[in-house]
Amino acid sequence: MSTTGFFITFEGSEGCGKSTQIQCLAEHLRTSGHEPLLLREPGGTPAGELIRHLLQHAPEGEALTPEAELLLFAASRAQLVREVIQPALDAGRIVICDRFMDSTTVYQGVARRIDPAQTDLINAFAMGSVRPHITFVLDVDRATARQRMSASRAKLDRIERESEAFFEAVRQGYLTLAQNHPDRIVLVDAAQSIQATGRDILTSIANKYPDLLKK
Ligand code: Z5A
Repeated sequence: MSTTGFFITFEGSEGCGKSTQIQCLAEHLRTSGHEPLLLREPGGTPAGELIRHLLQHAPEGEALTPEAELLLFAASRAQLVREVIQPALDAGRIVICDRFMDSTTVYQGVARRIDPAQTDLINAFAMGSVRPHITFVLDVDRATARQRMSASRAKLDRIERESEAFFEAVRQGYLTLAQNHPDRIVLVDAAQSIQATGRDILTSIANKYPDLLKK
């Protein structure tokens, strides 16, 4: 990867606490003098936000096939990488993204059962040369995740209405992925308190990339 910045991604099933932990990490980085760029997928660009609306909320998205869904997530990513992430990394920024390629591998590849060779190929095309330096997979049991979701959501979107079996497959998919990529992925127990989860994330960064927490 020919860049001077640093790319962090957060992954996990719905309600695992990604957004909360991203805010905590960003706050910590700011006190260390950084200006992290916070992004989310799908979305993060004007075109990507339209794709997000179609994928999650628009009535027109209800009939999407798994293949069309995969390509739309990839289209949003392709735009985000080239319009925002790559330029920010080239400028030396720390970029934190709420979901990235691993969401496609797990949600479309594992849970929707699309051939992993196809998801890998499409992921690679969408990402170009950008890869996360480190990925935090926040793992939480389904009962806890469900409880958090029902407390924080008035209405569930198209994907959040999937079955328990779907979300169990997502959880197992992430656990397998973390096992297969120990060099990049840090598995975090996200059933703990917000503070304890945040401490584990900072400890991992301090151990693997100590310079990142200094400026
Ligand atoms: N998707 C896909 O299928 N393929 C792809 O390639 C991509 C995405 C990129 C995007 O959803 C959907 O797109 C997602 C996967 C799919 N669908 N699902 N399901 P999204 O962006 O709308 O939402 P999300 O990514 O699933 O996450 P979320 O619902 O926003 O949750 P979160 O960010 O992980 O959690 P949170 O907002 O930080 O926390 C949820 C609540 O729990 C909140 O009230 C917090 O205060 C509370 N919380 C958080 N941590 C704790 C702890 N530790 N203790 C107690 N309470 C907590």
